[in-house]
Amino acid sequence: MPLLYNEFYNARTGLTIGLKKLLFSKQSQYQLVEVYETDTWGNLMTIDGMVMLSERDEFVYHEMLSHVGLFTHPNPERVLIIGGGDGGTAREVMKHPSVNHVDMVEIDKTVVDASKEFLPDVGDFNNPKLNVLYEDGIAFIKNTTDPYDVIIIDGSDPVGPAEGLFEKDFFELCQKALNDEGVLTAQTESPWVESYYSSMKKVFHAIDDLFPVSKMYLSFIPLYPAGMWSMACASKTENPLSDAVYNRITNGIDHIKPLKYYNADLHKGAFALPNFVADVIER
Ligand code: SPD
Repeated sequence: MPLLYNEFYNARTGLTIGLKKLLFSKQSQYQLVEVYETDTWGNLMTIDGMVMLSERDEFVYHEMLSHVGLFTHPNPERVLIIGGGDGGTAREVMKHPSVNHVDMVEIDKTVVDASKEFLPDVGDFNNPKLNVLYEDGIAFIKNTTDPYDVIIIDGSDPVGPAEGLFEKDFFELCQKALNDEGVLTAQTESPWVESYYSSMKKVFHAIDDLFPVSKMYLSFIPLYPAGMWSMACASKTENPLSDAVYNRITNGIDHIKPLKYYNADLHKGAFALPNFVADVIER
């Protein structure tokens, strides 16, 4: 019987990945962190039995969570990442020449340690722009005094330690921690998985109340439940679909290469939502 990883996201329906071996397993103070060597996806990190990233498809998630917000801001210098312990989001953020400081606030050092050892090409942990803090993201943002240009929420699914990252109170704190032209992006789960709907609604209704511009966008990530993944983009001034943003991408994209997923047309197209997806977050 071959070794298989199964993530059942809908009763008995789920995702199966062929495994070669278990490379790492640790029950931290917060969660069970595991890394497997897979047959076809490179090394794979899971948290509490849910896929976080594989070496082969991580670029989609990290490019889309980072560049959509970074290009929406006119001049992103200071960036805060809540979660993101594998380092992939920070890697993409630090490609932007205007970014000079990134605080990455990860609650669980085990995620960072496992990533450095078993997903060595994902993070760019020696980059001098990066400051890693091992703290609870919600407590951090409550006390932060120096505002950010962009905040990115790269948490896990809304169960366990990441649950609070889907609450309105948390987004209110993020809104206050952003400067006048601030932009926020967040990972917001799969529109095909109904058990996520209440969390998705909470996030999108919260940012709709708190920001002048708030939108959902999509990307396609093979190892996440049902392959279609939603993200949020909220902004204090700039509309991510404005001509100014499109021009900023076309003029700036050569400076942030290599990119395997993101480009100017994809940025625009990602905000086009199928009707059933738009219905999930309609009030
Ligand atoms: N079920 C997948 C949820 C993904 C959340 N974040 C992944 C972390 C990658 N940096």
